[in-house]
Amino acid sequence: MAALEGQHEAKDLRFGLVVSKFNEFVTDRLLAGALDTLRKAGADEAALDIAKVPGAFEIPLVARRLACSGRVQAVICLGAVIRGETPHFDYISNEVSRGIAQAAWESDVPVIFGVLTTDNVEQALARAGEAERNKGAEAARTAIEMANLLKHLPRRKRSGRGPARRLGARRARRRGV
Ligand code: INI
Repeated sequence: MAALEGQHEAKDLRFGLVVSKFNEFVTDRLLAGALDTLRKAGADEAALDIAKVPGAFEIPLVARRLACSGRVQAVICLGAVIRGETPHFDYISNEVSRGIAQAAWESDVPVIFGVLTTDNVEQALARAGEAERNKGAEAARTAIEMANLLKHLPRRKRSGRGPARRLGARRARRRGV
């Protein structure tokens, strides 16, 4: 039996970070935590692509674009959705979590959920503190581990049902092949 596990070494890996500017007083801290973890694990400064988006709702689209670029081994998504100030809290948090999961499925690249969803500012700040109490640092650790784990696994086989395949089949039918 082979037990596969990703190492916590970030040298030679490239990462995308998608950071929401909404509630920047929190997300700046998440970004600092994530960068600190990546650097300590050996990530090269030039191997980090940071994209800033207006709000958490915009994270999935940019995360998907980065994940599908073939340029990075993992994408780290950082944001803060705070219920006290968000009447549409449930819509935003549901869509962000669903969109991030979908970006991973569609790209076959780890897209890590480092988005805080809290009832109030105090709870958000408590999860954006130092070291172990920083959700950005935790997301970065997860990204490193997943990127390394996937190196040991076979790549996904093409299903043959994707849009490109369907288009190819249609063209072949038109040509009578
Ligand atoms: N975006 C956040 O990231 N956090 C929030 O708490 C928040 N609130 O409070 O509304 C928020 N709203 C903006 C949203 O993410 C989009 O940027 C906006 O709806 C435009 O699509």
